[in-house]
Amino acid sequence: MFIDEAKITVRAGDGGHGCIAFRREKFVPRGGPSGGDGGNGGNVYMVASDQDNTLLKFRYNHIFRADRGKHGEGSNKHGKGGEDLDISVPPGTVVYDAETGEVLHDFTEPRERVLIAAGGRGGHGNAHFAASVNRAPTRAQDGRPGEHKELRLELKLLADVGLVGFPNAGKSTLISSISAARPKIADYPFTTLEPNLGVVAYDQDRSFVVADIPGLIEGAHLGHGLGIQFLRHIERTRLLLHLVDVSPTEDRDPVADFQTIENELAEHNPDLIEKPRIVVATKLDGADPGKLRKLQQWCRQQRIELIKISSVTGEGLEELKHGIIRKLSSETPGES
Ligand SMILES: Nc1nc2c(ncn2[C@@H]2O[C@H](COP(=O)(O)OP(=O)(O)OP(=O)(O)O)[C@@H](O)[C@H]2O)c(=O)[nH]1
Ligand SMILES: [Mg+2]
Repeated sequence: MFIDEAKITVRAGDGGHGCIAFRREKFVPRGGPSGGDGGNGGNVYMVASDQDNTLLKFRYNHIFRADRGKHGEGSNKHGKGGEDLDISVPPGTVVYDAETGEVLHDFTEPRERVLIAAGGRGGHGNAHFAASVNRAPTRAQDGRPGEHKELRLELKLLADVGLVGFPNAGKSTLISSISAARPKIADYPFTTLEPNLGVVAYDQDRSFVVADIPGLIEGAHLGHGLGIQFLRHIERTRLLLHLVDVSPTEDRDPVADFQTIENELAEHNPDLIEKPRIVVATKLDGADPGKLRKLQQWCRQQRIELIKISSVTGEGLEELKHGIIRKLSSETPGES
């Protein structure tokens, strides 16, 4: 299961308290104030790191604290500042204040570092308050508390390729046959309840990330089926594979299927319609020749690239990977 949301608590360090002390030296009857300041509390930062690609770690660890500042001491010794804490997140993470819903930061670039919760300032020791009118101040300040925030993290999968189609179209089977992802596969609709990511190695230096999302049905944009909440996972992809089942099992028209899904995409976000796409006819091993022909004709008319595959026999998978790489590297969308 791919975790793409997390709730965490961050606490910056409290400031150390200022100290009240007086010099005690031999032969100096009345020493002046010598209480040092408290150290500042450590800040909490978030840093985008290429080393992370999921929010999984936040599932096990969701409270993050920076160190507090040390208290001031006598002899004008200032307390040491608390160490800052860096929390690494994958690029693409959006950080929300869980209480107000406000976006605190949207991480796009690796190595971006942002202050999320500020440490409290250390309090002044009594030495700070010495004045000509008050040579023996007996007051010192407490350190200020560090900021405390409840955060919600959201990661849009940074997939290159999104799989869309009706439930049972074979999306999860495809991702499992071209990548190491092992999503649940079954012959009933809505097997996939959460998005899955798979990394596909094309050759030594070229790979791409595919996102498998739950199937869509007519009215998905109105909340039918599992709805379209998962489409945000493919909003940043560069290519869509639209899978259409051409086996006789589904008693539906392949062209109507295609149009239904495309309508749902358009209703959700018109940008999705602008993305380059490949139509993938699935389950070629048991294809209904009539359905296949109809889909092929339609794609030819519409000038949409069509690739036929069987995830069971492996037929067409190399051609598909090749087609994906070609589309991803071509600068002009829609070119085939
Ligand atoms: N014969 C054959 N069956 C396939 C092929 N690909 C998938 N199937 C079967 O089709 C059914 C649905 O496959 P899934 O991969 O779970 O479909 P999905 O599109 O992920 O479905 P949802 O997650 O419900 O949206 C399963 O029973 C698969 O075994 C194929 O190439 N050939
Ligand atoms: Mg699935």
